[in-house]
Amino acid sequence: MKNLDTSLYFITDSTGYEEPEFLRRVECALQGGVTLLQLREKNKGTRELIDLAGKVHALTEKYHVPLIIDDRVDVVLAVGAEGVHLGAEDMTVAMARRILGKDKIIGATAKTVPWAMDVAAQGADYLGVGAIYPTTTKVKTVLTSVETLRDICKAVPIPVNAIGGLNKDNIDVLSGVPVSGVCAVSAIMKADDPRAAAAGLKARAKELKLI
Ligand code: TZP
Ligand code: MG
Repeated sequence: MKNLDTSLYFITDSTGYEEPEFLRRVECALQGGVTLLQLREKNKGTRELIDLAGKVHALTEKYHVPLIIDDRVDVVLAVGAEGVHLGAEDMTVAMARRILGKDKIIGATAKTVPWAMDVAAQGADYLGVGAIYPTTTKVKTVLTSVETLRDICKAVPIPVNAIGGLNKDNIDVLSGVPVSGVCAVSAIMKADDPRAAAAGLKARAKELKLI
């Protein structure tokens, strides 16, 4: 298993921000203690995405945080990012593993125990499970119960992160569930102070002994 710290996994969304403000927010979040960062852009052309990924990668490297690219194995290779995140509609984990090799990080979405076991067997390094709460972030998802999340954590030997509508005031719902970390988009991305939001979420997760 890779030495991977998924404890505070920040997933970005540049919607509504000019690039300088987006990059400023990303850097603030990194200063707040993010341990893994995903660039998630659903509406950018390939060239534009590669350009932004290169800029975000320069920031993540400065803070020694691995950069994961949502969906796009080709963009991972183009910018030398550390990994990819794959959902049900993306390339399979096994195919991505063949292309990326053993050292790149491959994350996968899973919403059921059999699905989680399948992607883990294909070589996924971590799982994102949710949505735990309804989310305001644009995503095709359905809710996943905390019970299913717990079952998935017990069923696979890789880190499992909870995702979906999570913030410092509601992550107590995960108390006692053996997650490896929490994922957040809007709780950090849209915060008045993304640095304080990241630090606050991490502190609360530690207080609850989730991480
Ligand atoms: N997958 C399941 S929920 C979600 C994704 C990408 C979005 C989570 O965003 P937020 O803003 O943290 O609810
Ligand atoms: Mg995807």
